[in-house]
Amino acid sequence: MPSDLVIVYHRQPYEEVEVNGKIEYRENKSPNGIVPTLKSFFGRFDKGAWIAWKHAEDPANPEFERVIEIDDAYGKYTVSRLPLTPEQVTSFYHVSSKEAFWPILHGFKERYNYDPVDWPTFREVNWAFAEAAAAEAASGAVVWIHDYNLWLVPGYLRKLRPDVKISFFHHTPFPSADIFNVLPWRKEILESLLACDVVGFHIPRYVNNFVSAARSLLEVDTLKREKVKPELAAESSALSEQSVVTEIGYEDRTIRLQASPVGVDVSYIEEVAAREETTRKVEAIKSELGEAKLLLSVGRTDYTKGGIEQLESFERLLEARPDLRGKVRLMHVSVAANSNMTAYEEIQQTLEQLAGRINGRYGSFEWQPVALISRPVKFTDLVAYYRAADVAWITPLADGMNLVCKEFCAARTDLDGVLVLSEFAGAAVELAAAVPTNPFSHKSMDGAIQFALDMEAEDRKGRMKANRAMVVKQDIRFWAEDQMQAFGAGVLPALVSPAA
Ligand code: GDG
Repeated sequence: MPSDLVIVYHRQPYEEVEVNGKIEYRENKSPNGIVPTLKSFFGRFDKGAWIAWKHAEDPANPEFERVIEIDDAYGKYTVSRLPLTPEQVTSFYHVSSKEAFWPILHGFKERYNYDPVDWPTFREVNWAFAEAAAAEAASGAVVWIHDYNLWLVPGYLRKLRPDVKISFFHHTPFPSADIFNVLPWRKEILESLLACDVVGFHIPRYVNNFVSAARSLLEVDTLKREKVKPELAAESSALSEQSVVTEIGYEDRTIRLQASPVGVDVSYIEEVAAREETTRKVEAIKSELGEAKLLLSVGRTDYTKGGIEQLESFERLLEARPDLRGKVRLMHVSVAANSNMTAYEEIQQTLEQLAGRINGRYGSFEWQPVALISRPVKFTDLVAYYRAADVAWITPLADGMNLVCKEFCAARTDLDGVLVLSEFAGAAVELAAAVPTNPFSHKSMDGAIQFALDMEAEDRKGRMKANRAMVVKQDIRFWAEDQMQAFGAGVLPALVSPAA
């Protein structure tokens, strides 16, 4: 049976678990993240489909287990898994996506690695995704494609299935033409995106950047421009925009552009925060800390996340403020998502060196200033650390949105804790009451963390109240509704909670 909603996302929507020699498909253990939210959309349509890739088990026979049926808490849907050979995975994912597109999207021209990109393989893999989506989509279905590694899918799909509605959401920043046009395939990518009905980004800046890139190469007309909604217009943010383009025309088509920030599952996080076991864990963390304040940083190991800049600032803090020695601890959770990639291994090594140096210079038998955690922490434990932290220190150099800062605010139903947030995280345009910091400036980094540590209780409460109000309002369900409206699907039944 053809599907009314086809989600095209590189990751599979479940985990494969072997039980007594048989493969079973289970929901991803981590309740955070975007996958459960995307699955919850299936509850609104008669039939859903998901297109992802998997490592080919037998590269000589790549059709192995291509389409499977899933029946989980979200309903029934099929999952098409495109088996990629090891060479395709390296080329499509590790090289084209991570070494060429990722640095450009985040504005790191100097890290861009052009030479190894094998464009025919990138096209081939995107074509396979488009074909699989075309095979599953009912007449007039919504096909919802996620992220830059599938940039060419809309163009191919439009040719295969002119009848479907195509929507594309970018989870990363989108750079201005000056940076985007470093990519030699810029025109092909933009033409593909212009085959969509809707192109979505987190914030107005990325929308306007996309328009600047499109206009630099193609005859694109701005059809509609609107004032930015107040909830996306924090004045102090380096990413603020006053107005945003909401509709463009290209050839005979109208493309709707959307600034829609992804939120977090506030009700689930609040429920975890209220659990007795969480309270016990928070008490244990606090008793371990004694008098010391906890600074918390959580993110993937990636040069965009500003981990190095943060540890350097922490070292300067301990140097400049002898009164804080023994009185603060930094828990820096930095988990590698992409193993075996030189750029990420280098960052990991630098983080380890810096943490070792700080602990060696300032630590004692009783007090270790930095706890560098490289292994994933259970999400429920993470919520306990959010609750126990005096400061969440989130310092990306560039970040599409950043969900960690929102999770921190969601967990702080006690209205305490200070959020120090980089001006270059998309979330900064929403969270106007955070302490802003510029990770490119020592003065700003060092000033912000000291300001946060010295902040009075009343100020902390006022800021957390304002930030929480924003996080609660613009949660994951708000984003889901926004997306639905963009599809033109009208009023739909309530979402199935990922926590159910
Ligand atoms: C991309 C964009 C955009 C982290 N460590 C652990 C752990 N996490 C979880 C956090 C959070 C998620 O991972 C990270 O979300 P971010 O938004 O910070 O970052 P990206 O992975 O870079 O995601 C980003 C996002 O897409 C959504 O559109 O915001 O800008 O780059 O949920 O909690 N979770 C657990 N253990 C860990 O150690 N369980």
